Amino acid sequence: MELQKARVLILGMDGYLGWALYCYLRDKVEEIIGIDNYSRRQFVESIGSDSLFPLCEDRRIHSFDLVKHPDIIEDRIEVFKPTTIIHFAEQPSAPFSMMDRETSVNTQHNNVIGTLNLLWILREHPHIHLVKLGTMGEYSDWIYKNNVEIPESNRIEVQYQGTDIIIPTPRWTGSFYHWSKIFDSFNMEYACRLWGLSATDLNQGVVYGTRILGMADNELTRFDYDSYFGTVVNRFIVQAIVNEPLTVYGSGNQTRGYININDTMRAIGSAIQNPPPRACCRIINQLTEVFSVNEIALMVQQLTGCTIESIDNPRCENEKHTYNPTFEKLKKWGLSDPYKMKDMLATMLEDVEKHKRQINRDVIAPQTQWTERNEN
Ligand code: USQ
Repeated sequence: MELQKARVLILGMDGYLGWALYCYLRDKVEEIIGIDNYSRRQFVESIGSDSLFPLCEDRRIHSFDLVKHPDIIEDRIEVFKPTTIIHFAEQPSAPFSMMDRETSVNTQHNNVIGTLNLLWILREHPHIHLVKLGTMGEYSDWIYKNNVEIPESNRIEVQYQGTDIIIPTPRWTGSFYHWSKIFDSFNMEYACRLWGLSATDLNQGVVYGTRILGMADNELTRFDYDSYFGTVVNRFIVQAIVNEPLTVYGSGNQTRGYININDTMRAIGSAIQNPPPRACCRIINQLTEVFSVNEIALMVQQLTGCTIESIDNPRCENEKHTYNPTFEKLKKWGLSDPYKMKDMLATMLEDVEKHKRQINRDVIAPQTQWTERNEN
């Protein structure tokens, strides 16, 4: 579909990606509105932190909750008539989901029930294309242990007891947050098959970046650097600016897929333009480069001369593994020349430097341990 004819509803517009996407799309689509329950601000405040960049207050977001107010959201959908719904309205932090019973239950309740409500709403509006943010982390442990390629599909063919069979792509992961994403993926795939929905599940890698091109200084998206909501590259930039050693967890050989926030925006724009057919839950592995934590730390060190410190890994995660994801679909949509992390770090350093005085060093060190008690 042509982008100019798209009517886009963003669920979770107050977040890091939600606000950036609004700014990216607002002049490109016919109409765009956003809904948010503002839980990201509350969660970040609850752990004693805040977005490093002041949040642009003129956000005109409708304040509803997908878990508590599905009927109101359905009414809004009937009035607004979106062609595409972007679903970012989830608790995104793995460490937060491992903090205690309340944050863990909150994560799964918010994510799984919110998505299920949305799927039931879409049952009555199956022509709307759902674009949902998933994660590459759904595959972690299963893939790592078996040393195979990560597919870009939700089905694979395997040999079982001498017969070729098709099964859902196996998922196996390492935080209650990541498990919530797996449950979402299975519910989505089932709802598409059952009710003829059209959905794109974006299995996104770790996103980094301070701004999208053309974003004015007074409307930057939020930027978190604390040990719960800050992702690794964003955290390392802040640590370098305040002359703290970069906190490499464990050996630093953990390897992940990464994508710059500008490419995330371009990829979602392409997903809107290319909806899948009805009764299809399409998987896109949304990453552009693969790095170990050590490689990222070295890139930041080369630019800033900062120190790097290996600290005890607070997470239970595999530190020595293969990582071989397929990510061909983005390239077919024209993302053949993505941003390179090494070229984007300088702008990030400049942006963070301007807000250096607001950095709270107390929230940088990890607080939550994923205690492993597996005695087998
Ligand atoms: N890490 C460090 N030092 C730090 C912070 C992180 O070494 O100070 C390491 C972690 O141990 C991990 C890697 O960096 O091995 C990535 O951690 P992260 O906090 O940047 O990202 P993660 O917890 O994996 O989650 C983030 C987003 C999540 C998204 C996911 C994509 O918060 O919403 O789903 O990236 S993926 O990693 O592919 O699962």
